[in-house]
Amino acid sequence: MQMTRRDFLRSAAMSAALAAVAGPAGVARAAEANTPEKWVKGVCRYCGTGCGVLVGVKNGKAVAIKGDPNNHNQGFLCLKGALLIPVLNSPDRVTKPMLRRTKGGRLEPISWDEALDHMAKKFRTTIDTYGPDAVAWYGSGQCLTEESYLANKIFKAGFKTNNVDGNPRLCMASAVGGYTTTFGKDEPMGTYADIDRASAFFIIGSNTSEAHPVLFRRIARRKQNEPGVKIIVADPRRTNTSRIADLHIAFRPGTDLALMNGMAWVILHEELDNPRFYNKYAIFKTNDGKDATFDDYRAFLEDYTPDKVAKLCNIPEQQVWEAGRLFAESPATMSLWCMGINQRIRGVWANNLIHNLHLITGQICRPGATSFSLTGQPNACGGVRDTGSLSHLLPAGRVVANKAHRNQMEAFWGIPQDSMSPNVGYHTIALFEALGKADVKAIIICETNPAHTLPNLNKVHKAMSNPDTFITVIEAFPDAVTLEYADLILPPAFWCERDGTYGCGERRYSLIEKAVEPPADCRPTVNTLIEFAKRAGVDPKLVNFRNSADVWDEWRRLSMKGPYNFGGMTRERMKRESGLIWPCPTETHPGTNLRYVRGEDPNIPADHPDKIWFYGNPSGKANIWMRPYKGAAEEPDQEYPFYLTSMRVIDHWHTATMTGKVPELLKANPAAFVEVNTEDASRLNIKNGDQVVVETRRDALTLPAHVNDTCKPGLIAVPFFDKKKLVNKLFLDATDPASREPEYKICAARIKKA
Ligand SMILES: Nc1nc2c(c(=O)[nH]1)N[C@H]1C(S)=C(S)[C@@H](COP(=O)(O)OP(=O)(O)OC[C@H]3O[C@@H](n4cnc5c(=O)[nH]c(N)nc54)[C@H](O)[C@@H]3O)O[C@H]1N2
Ligand SMILES: Nc1nc2c(c(=O)[nH]1)N[C@H]1C(S)=C(S)[C@@H](COP(=O)(O)OP(=O)(O)OC[C@H]3O[C@@H](n4cnc5c(=O)[nH]c(N)nc54)[C@H](O)[C@@H]3O)O[C@H]1N2
Ligand code: SF4
Ligand SMILES: [Mo]
Repeated sequence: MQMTRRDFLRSAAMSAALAAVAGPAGVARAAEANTPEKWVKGVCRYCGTGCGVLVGVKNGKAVAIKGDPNNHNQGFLCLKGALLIPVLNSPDRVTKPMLRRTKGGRLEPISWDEALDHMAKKFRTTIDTYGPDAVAWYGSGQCLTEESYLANKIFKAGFKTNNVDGNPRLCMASAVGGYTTTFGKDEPMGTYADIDRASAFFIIGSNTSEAHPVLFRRIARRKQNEPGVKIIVADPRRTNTSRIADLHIAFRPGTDLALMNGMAWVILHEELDNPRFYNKYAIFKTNDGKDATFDDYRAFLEDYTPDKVAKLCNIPEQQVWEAGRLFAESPATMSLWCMGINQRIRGVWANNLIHNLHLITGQICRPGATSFSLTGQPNACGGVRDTGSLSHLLPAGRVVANKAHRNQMEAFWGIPQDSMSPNVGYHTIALFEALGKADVKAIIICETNPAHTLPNLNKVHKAMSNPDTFITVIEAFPDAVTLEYADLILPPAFWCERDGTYGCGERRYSLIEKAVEPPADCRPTVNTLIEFAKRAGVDPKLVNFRNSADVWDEWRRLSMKGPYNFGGMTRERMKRESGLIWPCPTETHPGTNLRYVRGEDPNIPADHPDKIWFYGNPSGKANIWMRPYKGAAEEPDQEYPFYLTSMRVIDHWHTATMTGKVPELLKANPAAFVEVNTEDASRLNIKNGDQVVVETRRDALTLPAHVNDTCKPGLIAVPFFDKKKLVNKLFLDATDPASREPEYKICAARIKKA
């Protein structure tokens, strides 16, 4: 086969993009030198891809790591995963409970006993004096499922407050909102295996190559093996992901809604829609939720003709036509998206519009044809979304606002009917505002670094300094900025120093087995929570667990009462297998690849009249929403003429408290920078490496410029891993009114040479 220059460039880009992924052999070779005595099964500590790992242990110490060949990643790991051992073995850990007796005072080491008593007393007196809504939990999509489930239960059933939120609010809340408003239940219907069957990929607002490298490898392999496979990437930046695209739509930030309505217009205009599918399986909805007709939908789309959309998005009109056609004409189209879609004031709407494209074309509920939200953190799905550990949720798809759901949970947890709070708790941004006003007076922050990662950070820092609050932080590494605001610090057992479950982006739960002992005073958080709850006066029956396996067992039994059913995933079975995908109702059930499909999804009876049943909605049908275009909360203007966005880099995990300990990773990306387009740079006389002042309405920072063509003109971009340059001081905390997820991806800025 002859290779054109374009093919060659694309395959060169592909190899460059894949260079960061280590194949099974490569990692195993490195491991041989250390000759482990045993290999212990686990999951990578980092991203929502959720790669299975095997940790090699010798003399009680972790000495090697390799990809688990039996998990979905088939032995592959990216460099972050392959370099986890130095993080685990780092001596630079939080190893003792520490207390500040006065706000802002000195940290003193104290015993665990004293720490737990002190903390429990603070919580008890706060609740007794100000009521249960004066305390809160701020958790993480990186906690184990057992930790999130238990914390949620302690606060919602024990203390009777729904002030339980966590960093998935910053991340997956809009995806949750999208799935629930369209399909009635959260979580994707497909799995990673769809990648191997898709003939077109619509990747929008995701830099898969850097944020989900092992999945990107799978996408690239699919394209290499099947030359007919097409890839559309919609991202205002030219990313590593866009380098393998057949069509890269580098549109104006925040115009996704218009683009996708435009694609839908093209699909109807070209008669590429699938009326047999949507007439049977979907309902049209107006923006305010009223039933509508296909004609209403068609009329609504008239505002989104390709010429109008092209102008609004600032792209060639041809791209709208091409994207619509490619999406609909491919035998099986898979959409993949992440923060470019979710972190927006219309993140839920943008999610709905992706689902719309699948529903109007019938590109859904077939192998390879699916609408698949990429999840960010390793346990945002399994740990927080599924267990309902956000302020408006209850476990397994239930919501606080629904009395029947509350009553079901009260019955299951054995507490009086109607005893749980009917009030939705604070979402993240409101929670930290409440701390600022001391409406919330005692909080536990666990496995997240909000003093680094929340938007509008100056406001957050001020809130966290309120002298009338008591902030407990459970944190493994001393470099976390949040520790500067902690009144009490508790040292946890980290990653495979304790056992528990992670649930990744494809509904797959995998067990992390304990491989090594934690440092002397570092305790599994499950044990910390049980001890704390008992001392704070929570009914001991509610926390009658010996360990994480007991908590898992309760959560497993709870799941059997509804469609999240993973009753078949006993701890023993999880030890034997490398991850299982729910629904998985019995011990012999293999797990489910296609949800909502008869014969595949065990929630659908064999005699159900229809092949597909969207049972999450009372109608049994999915909703096709008429969501209009709406811009960002803060668009550029004369004063602040640039779009500022923020993104990840492949080498670092969020705040680099872990990846910053690995010399190879740190060397590749030592410090923050700002990406500036060549045209803008030459106009402003900025050269590569020059120091540049980036200023927004909230603050200003000086950063070295990376002058290149990654951003389109008028757009600048910053990573957020560097604690010496807290870029989140620049971003605003406007949120999506439906999901309450902040708009990290867009604000207005100006730049000048420093
Ligand atoms: N290496 C690494 N991997 C990670 C993480 C990490 O910290 N480091 N974190 C994990 C987590 S928690 C998450 S949530 C994921 C995030 O994964 P991604 O969402 O893929 O990562 P980001 O770089 O934040 O943003 C993706 C892209 O959104 C684009 N974007 C900006 N504005 C817009 C817009 O208006 N429209 C569209 N369509 N795109 C836009 C940006 O240019 C950027 O390339 O990554 C996970 N994986
Ligand atoms: N500008 C900008 N800001 C963003 C985003 C963006 O795209 N742009 N993305 C947002 C998103 S999607 C996310 S998910 C958040 C992530 O934001 P965070 O969750 O705040 O960031 P992490 O660095 O992942 O924080 C995890 C913390 O847990 C600690 N830790 C590690 N292991 C353990 C353990 O076993 N136990 C305990 N207790 N602690 C441990 C780590 O040292 C670290 O301090 O950032 C958000 N902020
Ligand atoms: S792709 Fe994600 S889960 Fe897999 S090894 Fe890399 S960081 Fe870990
Ligand atoms: Mo995230």
